[in-house]
Amino acid sequence: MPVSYSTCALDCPGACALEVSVANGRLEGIRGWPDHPFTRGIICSKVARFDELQNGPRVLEPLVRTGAKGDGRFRPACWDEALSVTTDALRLAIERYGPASVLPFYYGGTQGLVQSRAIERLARVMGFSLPRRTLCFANAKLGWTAGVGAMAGPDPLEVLESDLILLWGINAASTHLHFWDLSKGARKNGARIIAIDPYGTRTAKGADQHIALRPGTDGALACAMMQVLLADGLADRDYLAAHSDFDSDLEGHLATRTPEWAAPICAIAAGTIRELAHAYGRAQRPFIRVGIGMTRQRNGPVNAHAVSCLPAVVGAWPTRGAGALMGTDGAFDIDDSAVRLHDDYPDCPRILDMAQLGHCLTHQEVEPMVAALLVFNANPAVTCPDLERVRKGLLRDDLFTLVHEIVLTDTARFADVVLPATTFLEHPDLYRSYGQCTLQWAEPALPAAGQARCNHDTVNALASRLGVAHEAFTIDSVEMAERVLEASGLPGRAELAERHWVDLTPSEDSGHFRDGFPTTDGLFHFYPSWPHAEMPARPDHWPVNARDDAPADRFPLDFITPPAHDVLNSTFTQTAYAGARHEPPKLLLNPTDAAARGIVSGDRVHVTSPSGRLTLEAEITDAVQPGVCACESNHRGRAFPAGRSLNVLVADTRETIVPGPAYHDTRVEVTAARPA
Ligand SMILES: Nc1nc2c(c(=O)[nH]1)N[C@H]1C(S)=C(S)[C@@H](COP(=O)(O)OP(=O)(O)OC[C@H]3O[C@@H](n4cnc5c(=O)[nH]c(N)nc54)[C@H](O)[C@@H]3O)O[C@H]1N2
Ligand SMILES: Nc1nc2c(c(=O)[nH]1)N[C@H]1C(S)=C(S)[C@@H](COP(=O)(O)OP(=O)(O)OC[C@H]3O[C@@H](n4cnc5c(=O)[nH]c(N)nc54)[C@H](O)[C@@H]3O)O[C@H]1N2
Ligand code: SF4
Ligand SMILES: [Mo]
Repeated sequence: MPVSYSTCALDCPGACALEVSVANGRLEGIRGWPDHPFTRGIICSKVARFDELQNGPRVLEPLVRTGAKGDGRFRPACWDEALSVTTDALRLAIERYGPASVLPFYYGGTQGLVQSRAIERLARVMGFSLPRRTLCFANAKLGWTAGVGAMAGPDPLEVLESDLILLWGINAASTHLHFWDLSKGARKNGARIIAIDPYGTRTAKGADQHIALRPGTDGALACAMMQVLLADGLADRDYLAAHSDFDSDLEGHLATRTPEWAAPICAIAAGTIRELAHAYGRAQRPFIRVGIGMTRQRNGPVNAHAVSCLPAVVGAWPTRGAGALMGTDGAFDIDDSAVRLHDDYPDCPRILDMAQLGHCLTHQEVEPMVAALLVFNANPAVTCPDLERVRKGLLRDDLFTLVHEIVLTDTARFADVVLPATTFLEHPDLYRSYGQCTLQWAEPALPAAGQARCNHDTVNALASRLGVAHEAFTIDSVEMAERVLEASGLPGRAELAERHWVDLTPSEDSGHFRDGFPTTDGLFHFYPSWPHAEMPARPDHWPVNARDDAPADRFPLDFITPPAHDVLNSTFTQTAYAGARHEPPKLLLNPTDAAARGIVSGDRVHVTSPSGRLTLEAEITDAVQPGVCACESNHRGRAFPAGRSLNVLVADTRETIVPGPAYHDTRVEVTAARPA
């Protein structure tokens, strides 16, 4: 059976190297590539079942809407007609309201460098609006770079040598399988694994200890740990003096942040905090893997920054097998201007925040109004916050929506035109990663299914119809990859096709910031330069969570929406397997909170937040602590009785000072849904 090399394009830190077997032009199986240094032959169960999507409910031909908006009724069309309908609508929008009235919306469907941002090329040449890319890691980046200076840190493979691993706000067993596997490898060598997460995830269950803090209180926990480390002689004062801006004012401030101060904020016993600090301070090679999940809070960046201070306090940054990591993005110094044309067209008439899509589509102040929406690699009708407003916007009769998709997603059901997209197995691309440090090149393992086209070719076809003369729209994906590699000073495509990947892991000295941090002065910053004066000047608990605002009598419970194990964001939710495992969606409720409301497992319950209301099925479990409830997210709307998905409950970023959505920072009330 022919076997080819590929790379998983899904929005996951693994970016796994894949061994794809094909028989009679059909996908037979996918395994992890055995020799890849990070994949090491392992892949997740989702992608091992990728044939369910590849050979499953695909959009195989262009579709043009026949029913009312959102009905999901279409007729098949040829590419020629679908492109004409689209470019006629774009011309009309431009004529009436100007090019800035067209908004492309592209996000995480594929991580490929050539395909994922292909539409940006057309947007820049045409003068369309661009989306601010806030949907996932805006808070994480702000918080991490505040102290460290860049999304960088030690080689994740070094965790094998650590003796204490803190998995802090990351559900690695589900969301970063390889780091979980490496952590378990370290445990065989004697390491302890501690999970810090409000919810009893697979990771928390598999760890040696689970510290279940209240959501949004990591800043308090980290400060209290720092107080103990400083007071109990576990701080490395030489390191602090030489490599950070730590000073006596800060020491005075932290002296007041005792475990007794943090205990009621975090809902953890002061003794537990003290023990955690001692374990951390006494470890020889403590490694903290910080998740993006813990930053999906109104105070998320401040909390991430506070955690990044810990290795500075104990002087763990320079030690092999120790330090902290939130992402490996900094390893990739890639010039992708050929794909995005941002060097040639640096000015963009307007940037609209993608996490405020509903507002952008519905609010009169947004001028010019968004008259056309071009959706690539994203499913905003599920994944964006403030979903009710997103739906209202997508229902507008005067909005033209194009969706380029693999499957008929919730967003595609609102489209005027749906164009069929290739899967990552059907197009070539270059891949970096946010969890490991190899750059990979993957050629198609399969021919395009039906009439599917890749993003790059679809954008070229739109440009040609619109009469755009720029030569960047005349080359194919392979040539585009070639240009990116050349501009970045990397090996050429032919060499990469042989080698499959290049290892861009930073040197050990650089990964441990031994010669200085990538900050303006080379020091680790305990005092961040935040973009907003309201943000605390020093590591602290910043009490701006939903619970600090929403009336406690009406919305008494914290509500979090961590990703589910068997799906990736909303990808795979259309498969039969995911449907059987995850539908109807469950609201996880602690026995105490359930008893107080007369709710038992299996009951239908209404969940009401200040933003909206949904009906779910209750599952009573100790996995959530009292006062916190959870629903593993991004189900399709059809999984819920009202046809609307989870983010109906989640407010958008207009309610936060920080740039990213607070998916895990919602206050709700839960009531039994009994017939009247
Ligand atoms: N199976 C699977 N894997 C995925 C994804 C998926 O949907 N499914 N999504 C992918 C994507 S796009 C991303 S960005 C990554 C995200 O992966 P992670 O970085 O792991 O982020 P999340 O899963 O959002 O949240 C991680 C954990 O943070 C916890 N948490 C919530 N609030 C807080 C808090 O205030 N403090 C602390 N300490 N913990 C908190 C949640 O309970 C959750 O268990 O995963 C990727 N991998
Ligand atoms: N409540 C809640 N909401 C969340 C989160 C959460 O934890 N809780 N997590 C957030 C996070 S971390 C993220 S990253 C966002 C993700 O938000 P999205 O980027 O909207 O993620 P997906 O739901 O995976 O949608 C990607 C779509 O791209 C399609 N696709 C895949 N490959 C291609 C391709 O090559 N071309 C085209 N045209 N399409 C393709 C897939 O079929 C899929 O429908 O969601 C966020 N939303
Ligand atoms: S989703 Fe993540 S773990 Fe699964 S194959 Fe893709 S990169 Fe690897
Ligand atoms: Mo994400």
